[in-house]
Amino acid sequence: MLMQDKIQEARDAIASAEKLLVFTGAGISKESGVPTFREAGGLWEKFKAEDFATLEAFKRRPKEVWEWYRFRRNLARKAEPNPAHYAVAKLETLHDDFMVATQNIDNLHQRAGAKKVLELHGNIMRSYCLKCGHKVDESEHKLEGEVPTCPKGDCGGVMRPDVVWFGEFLDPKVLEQSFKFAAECDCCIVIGTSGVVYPAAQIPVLARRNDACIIEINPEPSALTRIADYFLKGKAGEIMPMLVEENPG
Ligand code: BV8
Ligand code: ZN
Repeated sequence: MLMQDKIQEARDAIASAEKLLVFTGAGISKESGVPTFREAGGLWEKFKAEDFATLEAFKRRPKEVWEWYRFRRNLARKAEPNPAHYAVAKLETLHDDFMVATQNIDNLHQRAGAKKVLELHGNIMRSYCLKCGHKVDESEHKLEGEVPTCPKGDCGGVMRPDVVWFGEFLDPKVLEQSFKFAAECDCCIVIGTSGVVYPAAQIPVLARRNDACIIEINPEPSALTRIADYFLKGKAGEIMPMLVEENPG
């Protein structure tokens, strides 16, 4: 089937979806200048996950881990949503029953105007206190110090980035909401993920089990391509706008 025929069929499947789920990974933010994890030149090439994205690493080297997250937070802050993020936000306005489940922590879906966003792995703009749990959104309150401490009263606990590290559980409410939505949706768009991180990667599999139409956008095949009805090979920023019907039929 020709690419434009696949695009047309995928666009029709999206336009007619009753319950539409969008599952995203780092690839949707690549064209915004935010590096992915597992590609050549990706984040894990220079920084090993176990050295920076685990609680043990944080306890061992809090200063370096904070440096790394502040570096990534600045990248995310300076980045702009790209046409793929805006296309996803547009889909939300065209579908009452809609959800974005993102593995990304860069806040770009929200900055593009998406409201119904489940942050599976947290959000790099937020931090919380290891001692009392007090949460701080750093777009409102900047935390000072190489290893910031809790600003609440005289708590003085150590603050950490509000992201899910390897070996940590995802927020059970967020996970349950995304699994439930996936099990009931009739169309799931999978954008820019290698599909290797669990339990997040289970989400499109649950949609598939419910006979949802799976549409994947990625320049390369992923671990999820085997379950895709449509594999649209290419960049999210180029393909996603073609899939959003301006005025549904
Ligand atoms: C947990 C936040 C329970 C932090 C992240 C062995 C087997 C199976 C599982 C495991 C295992 N060993 C350990 C595990 C569990 C582990 C896991 O899945 N590991 C994997 C790597 C094997 N999972 C966990 O630890 C999870 N917790 O299991 O808890 C538990 C509890 C206690 C003890 C044991 C178990 C927690 C996982 C969450 C980790 N946190 N991020 C941070 O960001 O610093 S994960 C990290 O990977 C990011 O969130 C990222 O989003 C996520 C997934 O990566 P992708 O988004 O897919 O990005 P990637 O670079 O891989 O791929 C990019 C894709 O984009 C590519 O396909 C590329 O082709 C494509 N692309 C490129 N350009 C474009 C594009 N696409 C479109 N357009 C473009 N222009
Ligand atoms: Zn505290």
